[in-house]
Amino acid sequence: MDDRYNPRTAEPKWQNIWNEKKVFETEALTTQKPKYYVLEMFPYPSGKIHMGHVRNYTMGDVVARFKRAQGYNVLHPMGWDAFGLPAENAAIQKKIHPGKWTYENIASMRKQLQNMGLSIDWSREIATCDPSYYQHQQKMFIDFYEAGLVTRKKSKVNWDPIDNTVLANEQVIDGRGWRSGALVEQKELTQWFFTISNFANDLLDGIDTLTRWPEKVRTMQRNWIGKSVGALVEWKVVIPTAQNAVHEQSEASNVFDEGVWGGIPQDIKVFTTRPDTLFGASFVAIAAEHPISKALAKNNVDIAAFNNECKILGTTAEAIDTAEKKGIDTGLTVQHPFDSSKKVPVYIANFVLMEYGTGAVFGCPAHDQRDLDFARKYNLTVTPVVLPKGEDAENFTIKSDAYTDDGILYSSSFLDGLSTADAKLAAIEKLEALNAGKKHVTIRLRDWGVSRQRYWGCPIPFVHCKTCGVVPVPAEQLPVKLPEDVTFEEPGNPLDHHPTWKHVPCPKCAAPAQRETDTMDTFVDSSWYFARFCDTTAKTPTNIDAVNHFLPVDQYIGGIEHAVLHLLYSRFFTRAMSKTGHASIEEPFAGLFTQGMVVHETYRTQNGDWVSPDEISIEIDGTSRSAKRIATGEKVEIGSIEKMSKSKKNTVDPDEIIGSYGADTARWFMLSDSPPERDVIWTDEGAQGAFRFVQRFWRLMQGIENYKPTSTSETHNVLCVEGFGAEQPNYKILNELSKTIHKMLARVTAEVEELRFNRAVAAIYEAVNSFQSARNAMPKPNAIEAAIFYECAAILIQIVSPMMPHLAETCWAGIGQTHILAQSPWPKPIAELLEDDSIIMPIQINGKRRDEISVPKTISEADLKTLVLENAIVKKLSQDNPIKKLIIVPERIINVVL
Ligand code: ANZ
Ligand code: ZN
Repeated sequence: MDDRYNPRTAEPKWQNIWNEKKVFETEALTTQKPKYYVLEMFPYPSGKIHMGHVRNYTMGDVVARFKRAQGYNVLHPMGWDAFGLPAENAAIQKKIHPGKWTYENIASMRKQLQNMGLSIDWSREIATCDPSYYQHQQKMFIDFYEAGLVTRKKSKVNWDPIDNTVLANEQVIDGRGWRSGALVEQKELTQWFFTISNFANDLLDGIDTLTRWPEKVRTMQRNWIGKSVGALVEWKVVIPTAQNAVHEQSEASNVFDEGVWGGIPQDIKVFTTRPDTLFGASFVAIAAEHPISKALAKNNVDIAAFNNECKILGTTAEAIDTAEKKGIDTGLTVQHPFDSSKKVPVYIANFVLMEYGTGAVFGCPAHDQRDLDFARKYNLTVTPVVLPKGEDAENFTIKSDAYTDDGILYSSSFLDGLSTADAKLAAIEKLEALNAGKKHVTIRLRDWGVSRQRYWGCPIPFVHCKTCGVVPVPAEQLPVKLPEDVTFEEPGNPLDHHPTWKHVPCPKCAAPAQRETDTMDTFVDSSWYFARFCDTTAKTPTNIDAVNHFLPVDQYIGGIEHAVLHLLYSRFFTRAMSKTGHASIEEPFAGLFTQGMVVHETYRTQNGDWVSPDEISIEIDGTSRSAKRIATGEKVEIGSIEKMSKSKKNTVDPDEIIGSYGADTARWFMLSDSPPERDVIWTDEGAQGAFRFVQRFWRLMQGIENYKPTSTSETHNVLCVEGFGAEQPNYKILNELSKTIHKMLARVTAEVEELRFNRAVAAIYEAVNSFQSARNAMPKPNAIEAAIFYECAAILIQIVSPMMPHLAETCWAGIGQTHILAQSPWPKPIAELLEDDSIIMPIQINGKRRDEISVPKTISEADLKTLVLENAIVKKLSQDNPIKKLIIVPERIINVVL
């Protein structure tokens, strides 16, 4: 007999057996079993898996194994999100074809995942870069186009003027092209779009049905879609005269010559969610890219310079939020829609986005922080019009904080006395009556631009013909395959400068025409892979029966970084697929879980260089820890705990962990320390602790095979072994053990069901401790006692099996079981064993509850009476009034009548 469990031999052995027996292949649709679809977000084949993958895939695997044992037909597939820029960068840097690089990475990562012992149906593996996958995506793209779900329109791209190419956002570094170093320009190009904005309301409403999603993610999706209810308000531009045209900071006089005036419209439309605050308006601000700003810039160098400055800042919401709020007075004034005598200045401001609403706002400094900061900076008036509850109008003032909550309107003419909500309605009604505005809903969500001018992506299956226009590639000519012979020496899109690829006859008129050379955003690839997994052999994009059977995914698991785009695009795509006959569901993911990150300590030398964990050794002296570099002996500073990243060198290689401790140890540790939604700190001590537990568990199971009962009865616990009762000397120990094990079984079942893996692990530790104590107390059990031990051992092995499947199979076979554990049903706890032995009984004295006592359930009435009479409170109260009656309702209540 070995005295140690050796994962290095056990793990591959079981992986081979599972594989040969096809244990994890999903059964056909005709199976009687209910389905369960568990999916982890598929990886990008970067070359190696990292610890984040280990955590993610372990969690999914526990669910898959657990559900399989519970009798579900589990679909647990794996694939590769295999298109994307890194493969092209590798092609440039390492002179290796993106396809070769990708498939080599897939091969090594597949091996790594297999070494983890994941219960995946590998027969369904897909790679999105494979024509067998993307041909279907092309077909759907054409179907979407024909259904009006895809359009073409002009949009801005990052343009590198030296390389003459479009750049992805990641290729713009500090405003410059990554390769040429040129200042990047914005250029308008005709691009392909999915019309996701038409689905905004539907996607919004759908969020309410996603009750098994984290609230945080639902909120993020709602915010991203960004539905705002408010009003459009028109502010009439005051025709400038010599007097009122002159504002301090601008050279307004020459702005309003005939030519420029022609470019200025008669009014400025703003979008607001707070029409109730209109009487507090003190300025109107427009975006630098607003047509008025552009017109004014032609004749005013200051305005032109300011507009340029805004352009460099960029127009992303983040850039604008963090930048200092700045503006420039245009010299224009506009007239208040409710009071023509009131006029406010028009500024161009860097915080107004051209892409949102109308590209213009009115500012109400008292009730908007941004407006207040702006007003203080440019000395604009601050007029509060919303009174907070409990304040009085005389004394209420705004200092450095705007009051943004609801209240009662004042200083607001016909709105005075109304609540914020009522004032909004009243203001809109008035605007409509005056023809100065109307109710308006703005949605932040934009159409999804999918054109990428790159090689390593799914070709957009269209041809441009001079006569026929944009023509879809006929279905029988799909896939439009990427050419193999491409070069990356020249800048720009290799598909575009390939000598022959794009030259094809028009599918309609046969005249010489050109293929579309844009490829699709890789988010498209990941927007439907979960549907393809339902049947990877289908000749059509999806097998609709399989899709309707398996979808929605019951449990989707992945990182919070995909909380917005990937999930939103997948939700849109599923709807679009249903509109074009490729599915008939709306929501792809019924349950979503977002796991925390894997974090690790950081280490730095005196020079500030990062040092990786395997280069150092840690010394512990009492409570203080110090580190030094193994190779040089130099002292290394122990830094903060951070997300594992290559740049800080605080990564741990899963291969090394699995190589030295085995996959089960890695899996166990990943699950044990932290709640799964929180970050987990990877420490070597923790991994060693997990490894010791693996060994201890294995040792505990040694010899149990000799306890195997010969009778055919399935379970042998204290309740059902005949002739084994309280009179037996070891009854108490075994009774307690049986109860503990069954309670833990119930607990682990409930915790895994709710994905609270760390709590399941804690319950297993407790159960193992109890088992060990009982075994120590009873080294030589008789046959009946042994049978009880055996049952407890079997349950323990089964409940660790989703987490540590190799160890569990080894022990399972070790105790003489002949079936594969991964195919065995989940054990069921025995209800009687879950019950507590003692109960709490309240003591009522003259109808009033005075105390309670804990008594054995089986206590006799006589014993109970004695206990009650000895109770301190009963004694005290009955000192002067003797007890008249003692009524006992068994297992319920004790009534004392004085
Ligand atoms: C006046 C006002 C008064 C506003 C007040 C707020 C508070 P959400 O909720 O995100 O839709 N806004 C409108 N268009 C804008 C643009 N293109 N760029 C920057 N800001 C813009 O925000 C709507 C509010 O954001 C609008 O309501 C407007 O400011 C501003 F006490 O109008 B508000
Ligand atoms: Zn044609």
